[in-house]
Amino acid sequence: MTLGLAVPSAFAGFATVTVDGTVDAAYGAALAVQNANTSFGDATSGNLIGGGGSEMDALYVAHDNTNLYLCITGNLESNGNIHLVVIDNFDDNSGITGAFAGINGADGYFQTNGSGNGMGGSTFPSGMNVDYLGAFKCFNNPLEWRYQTSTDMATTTAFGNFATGATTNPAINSQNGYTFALNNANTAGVAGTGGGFPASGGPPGSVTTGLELAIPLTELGTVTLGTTQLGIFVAHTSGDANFFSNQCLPPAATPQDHFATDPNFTTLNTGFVTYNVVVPVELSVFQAN
Ligand SMILES: [Ca+2]
Ligand SMILES: [Ca+2]
Ligand SMILES: [Ca+2]
Repeated sequence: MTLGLAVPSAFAGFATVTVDGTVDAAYGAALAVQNANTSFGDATSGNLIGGGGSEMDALYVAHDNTNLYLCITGNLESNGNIHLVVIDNFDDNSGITGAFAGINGADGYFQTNGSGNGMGGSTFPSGMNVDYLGAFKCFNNPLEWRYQTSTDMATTTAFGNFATGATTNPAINSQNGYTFALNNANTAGVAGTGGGFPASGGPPGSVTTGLELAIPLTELGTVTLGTTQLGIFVAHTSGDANFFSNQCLPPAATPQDHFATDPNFTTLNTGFVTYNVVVPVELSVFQAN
């Protein structure tokens, strides 16, 4: 057999990610695990809709030649609260470091207080030069998605509501090259903060379901497979992105109550995870039969 430019199907069988709201083996180990109970409610029903809380238990990252995959295990409450994704392409130094003045427009999630509430005014984790923001939320019954992104840290786009049709786990939908999947079956993971701030309850590293995203690599600037490194940080906010829960990944150095408005993640000493966008090793294997 002669290898052509296309990847033979025999070699396409490397571990793959299925965007379905459940962690796949292809992710390997979590890159960050929660250390704090959730200040935005502990989901207790296991239902997709109306589960009663949001939490970020652990962060898993993978990729293929097309997409970056994130699985944020835990729960995303169907009340419009937001999982906020912050990404630094290390090859691109034109992003924003430190205090974020905000980006006006769209749904306002990235705006600064005074020109609409949003996460503008917060300070990114030390060492990040941020090139991408994504805010992802859901609500209504059947479930609807809504999301806003900035791919240049200067302009922003929102995409309105789009229906999933889903009333039970999981909701899986695609739009604009993205795929979104939510499975809110988790009733373990971290507990609520009524039990104090340090993580208690089921081990957060054992949760296998949550919000899973396929983000096109083209959204992240120039990504060179085998070379590019990404810095990734996620946080959870109110529906206008103005008020932060006490959870992010990687977590703050010290578990505490809500980060509230305009948090300084440098002072909170969260750090960020580093992900190497290496070519899946199987793609470099040559076999002639
Ligand atoms: Ca999956
Ligand atoms: Ca950058
Ligand atoms: Ca929990």
